[in-house]
Amino acid sequence: MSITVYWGSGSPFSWTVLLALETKGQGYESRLLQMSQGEHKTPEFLALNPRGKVPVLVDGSQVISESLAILTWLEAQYPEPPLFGRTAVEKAAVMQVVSELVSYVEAPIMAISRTTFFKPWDADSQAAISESVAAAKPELQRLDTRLQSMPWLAGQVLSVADLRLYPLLQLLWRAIGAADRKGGLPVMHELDRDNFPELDRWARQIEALHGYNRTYPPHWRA
Ligand SMILES: N[C@@H](CCC(=O)N[C@@H](CS)C(=O)NCC(=O)O)C(=O)O
Repeated sequence: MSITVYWGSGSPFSWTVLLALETKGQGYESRLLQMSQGEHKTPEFLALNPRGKVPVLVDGSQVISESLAILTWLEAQYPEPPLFGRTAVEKAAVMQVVSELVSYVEAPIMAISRTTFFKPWDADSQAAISESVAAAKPELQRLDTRLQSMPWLAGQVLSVADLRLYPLLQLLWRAIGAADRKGGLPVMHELDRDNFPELDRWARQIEALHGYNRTYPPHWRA
């Protein structure tokens, strides 16, 4: 069957799916949508995902949206190498971290990036960002501590937990740079990559993965 992925440059949920496809060594047709041109809101794309959100994966006759559902599909169809763990203990560890990311980490990081990139750089935005920094910081500290005793977030091998977190952190670190160019908000630097040595080591492992360069958001290279 042939796989087609519809994705957006810089979309962390899309990036996770691309990383999973590269890790599993699955060839795929890449459909990069220009979200600034509204290509994710065309009738053709809305027929695939009525919410008009990326990523969407088409595999033969299956059309799947929501990145976690896509990852679940890929794991079932292309089991090697496993990204959700092999044993019951490993599977539970992976899902625990994924659940923690979805429940506690994603919201403050997405709020920081959306506010920085898309809202006016005023006192209200800066107050909202400061609140999200306060929420994100202990979470990043917890993850950094976890990585002191294991190479990957769910243990000894790469998993969807790693592929889920990495794009979010890249987005966060990019938002800090963008905020600096708007005048800056010093509290954001509490989340700098340098402040989390284990997350930095772990991020470098992801950046060394085969196929990583093909997944890097093209508009970030400009
Ligand atoms: N829960 C979804 C989130 C997908 C999502 O929010 N995608 C964003 C890009 S990061 C999007 O397509 N936004 C466009 C819009 O909402 O109009 C997933 O995990 O796939």
